[in-house]
Amino acid sequence: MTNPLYQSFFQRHRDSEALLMIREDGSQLSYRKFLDIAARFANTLVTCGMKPGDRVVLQVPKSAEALAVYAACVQSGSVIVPLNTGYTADEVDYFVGDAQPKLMICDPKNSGGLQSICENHSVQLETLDAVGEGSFAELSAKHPETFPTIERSIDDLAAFLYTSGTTGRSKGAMLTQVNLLSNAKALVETWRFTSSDVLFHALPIFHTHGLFVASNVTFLAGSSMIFMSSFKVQQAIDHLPKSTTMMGVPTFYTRLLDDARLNRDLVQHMRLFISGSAPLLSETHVAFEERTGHRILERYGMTETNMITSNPYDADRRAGTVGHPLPGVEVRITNQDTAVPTQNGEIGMIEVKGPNIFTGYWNMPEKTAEEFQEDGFFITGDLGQLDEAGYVQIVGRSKDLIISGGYNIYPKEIELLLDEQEGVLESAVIGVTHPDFGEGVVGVLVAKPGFTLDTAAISTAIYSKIARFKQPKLLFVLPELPRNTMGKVQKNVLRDQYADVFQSQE
Ligand code: MCA
Ligand code: AMP
Repeated sequence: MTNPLYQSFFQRHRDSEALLMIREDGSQLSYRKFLDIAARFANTLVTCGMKPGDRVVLQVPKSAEALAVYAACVQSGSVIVPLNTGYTADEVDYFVGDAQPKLMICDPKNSGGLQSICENHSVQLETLDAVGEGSFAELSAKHPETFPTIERSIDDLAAFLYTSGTTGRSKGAMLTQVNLLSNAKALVETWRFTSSDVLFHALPIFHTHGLFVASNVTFLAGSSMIFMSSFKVQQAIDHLPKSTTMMGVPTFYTRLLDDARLNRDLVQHMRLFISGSAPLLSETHVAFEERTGHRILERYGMTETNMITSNPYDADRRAGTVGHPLPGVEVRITNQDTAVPTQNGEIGMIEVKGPNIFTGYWNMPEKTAEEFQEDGFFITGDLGQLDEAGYVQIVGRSKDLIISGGYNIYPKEIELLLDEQEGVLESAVIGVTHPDFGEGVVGVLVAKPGFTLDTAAISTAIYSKIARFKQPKLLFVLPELPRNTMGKVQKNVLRDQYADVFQSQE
């Protein structure tokens, strides 16, 4: 039997009584018990008709059992498609239609709204709640705690993660076993994870950061997690003294710094703080070191590529940079117009190649082709430069993307929705500095002749259409949008105009 991902992450711990996680309620779960649950779930997936390569869509609250669904998928060869719990039924309809799963597992709270969607797509719907109960868990109760692991090769698919695009439609990034395994190995090595580590895990597990970076590293190193349903400062204050590492988006760090209880004593047991998914401001890096004595290690990645670069563990962790390429990963900076690699620290497109890179977008071969150079380098859409010591610095994005609290929001998707609203002639959606989320979403509207726009009514109208975190936190009306001579909307002008709107709300 070979199934490299199952063997590396799970099989090694199959009979281990070592601690995998402490849950939010304080209960402990060993590797063995976790893998018992996963084996029951793997049996359940098979009885639901899942065959290797079939997809299961998972939109459930974070729990040990939700993570066990991931392990069950690896063991049974199913492809997991985790979805942000904030997505509305309209959004889920698209993902289910696109991924064509056999099974969807959702929060029981949402099953009423999702039933007809699943019926329309001929998808079986089961449930799993925040404490791991629901119809899926009930189905699994009658199954044994053993499952004959399905043979899979290193190039077989393990997951689809949906990522939005500048054109509006989300794309399912297909990730193989080798993508996940090679990256977990590189991270364990770079960040020196061992079985003695205890990770404070407060990230969601439907994105790369919480599911692959945090959990896969734990599984591979055989370490433990303090597994919280979401990030709350009080819980961090309570648990950091018992942890050795934390991974977070910059908002975690700014929120911690806002609390006077964050000090050297609180984190004296910690060996490593890691930040990613969004730019960490240099001032946050400096303030955190001043307060705690720890230099945050910043790293950089993407859904399509897993992690690309990391600041070094031993050498200088440079604020404002994302460090060096990970072992086995190649990074180059190319001229945006000519695609020729740049010299001497010039700014250009960050391109990346390695075993960590996804195999393509599900059912979108043309889109996939557009994102790769002929020699196999993936075009990230991030603009960067290399300093004299080989540190990568991200200086901007060529893609129109907002990153708010670590979540990606593509303005086009929101603009299309705003443009549909009654009386709206056109709209522009921008990200401006937000004290908590890094960037906050602002919508700028232009009315059709003869209409007066009611921004509160428009906010209400889009409420159930898209996830709450994507919705503009502020809407403004202008007589017209600023345009350049080519007729292109000048978002930089709007960003300058509304630069302080969130600051002034504080
Ligand atoms: C919540 N809200 C947000 C966000 N989160 N608004 C904008 N951006 C957000 N990120 C809104 C809610 O809709 C709600 O609005 C209000 O804020 C409070 O919601 P609540 O659930 O209480 O928020 P929270 O628990 O405080 O969450 C904030 C958070 C969370 C802790 C920053 O968003 C989070 O855990 N972010 C991590 C995202 C992440 O894991 N990204 C990795 C992607 P209202 O009250 O008006 O309804 S993977 C990736 O990017 C790559 C691969 C990489 O490199 O890692
Ligand atoms: P996603 O589509 O969720 O995978 O988000 C990937 C994007 O997040 C990257 O293309 C970057 O623009 C951004 N990103 C991730 N890590 C960092 C970081 N450390 N600094 C700046 N941007 C980052």
